[in-house]
Amino acid sequence: MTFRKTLSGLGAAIGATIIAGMATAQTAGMRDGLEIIGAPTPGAIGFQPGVTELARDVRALDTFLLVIMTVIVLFVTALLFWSIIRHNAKANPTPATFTHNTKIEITWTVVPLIILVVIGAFSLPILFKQQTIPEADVVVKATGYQWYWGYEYPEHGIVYDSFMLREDELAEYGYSRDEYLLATDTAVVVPTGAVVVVQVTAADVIHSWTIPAFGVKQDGVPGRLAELWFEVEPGQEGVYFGQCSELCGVNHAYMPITVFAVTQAEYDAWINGEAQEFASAGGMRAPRILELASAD
Ligand SMILES: [Cu+2]
Repeated sequence: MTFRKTLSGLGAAIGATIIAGMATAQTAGMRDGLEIIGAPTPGAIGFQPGVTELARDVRALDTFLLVIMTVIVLFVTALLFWSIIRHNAKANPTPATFTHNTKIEITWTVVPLIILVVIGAFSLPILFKQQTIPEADVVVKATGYQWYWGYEYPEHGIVYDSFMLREDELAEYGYSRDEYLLATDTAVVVPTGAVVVVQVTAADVIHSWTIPAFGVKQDGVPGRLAELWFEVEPGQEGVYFGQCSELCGVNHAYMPITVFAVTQAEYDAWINGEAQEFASAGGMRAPRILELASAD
């Protein structure tokens, strides 16, 4: 190894250490005492807990649709069995020859129509509520990259990236093995009880930003700025995970999303303190995920 190589290697190592140190300082302190609320549970079949009005609405709609679907499935199955028993060759040796029945045809057109109108009457208001972006208390811009998320607080000039933690890094950031493939080195920090608007976009291909516990999901399309909003209910301070939800390439599964929901006071302290220090250090732009891919 030449002297020059050694020097550049040393420089890179120091740089990496500084970047890692900055990343740790950026949101790691916020993690203390925060309970992990928004995470998948092994073996579970229901939703993650809903901590926003939108999430509760979406879940209520889901339950409502499930009831309608169950009734329809039971009705059609019963009809099927009734027909099998009643109209088989043994029970019904001389089958009817008519092909039309106006009453039945009107019924099977009108009844589904009514069912669809009822479903629409409940689902459209929820869709409009999601898509009508209220006045924001906090604005965060999320940009999808192959394969990590970049975040920006445009009102505060804060920019940083968020990379998935390797298995051997989880403990250092206060996570356990359960959070592997979910936890990231930095997190989006938002206050509870405030309207957060996330501007979602992408820099290369289409990605999708989601937090299931918030009931939000939005495609990030290069060249376009889409918006979503949520308000985490006070008292639901915690850690929430999501994952890129639009197939975006080979490492799509390795660009998760971490959100820390904290009290307004904690948020204010962070945005005016740690986050500012971090931003003034120039943020972080290193495609660290590639290290992960080549290590495998
Ligand atoms: Cu993706």
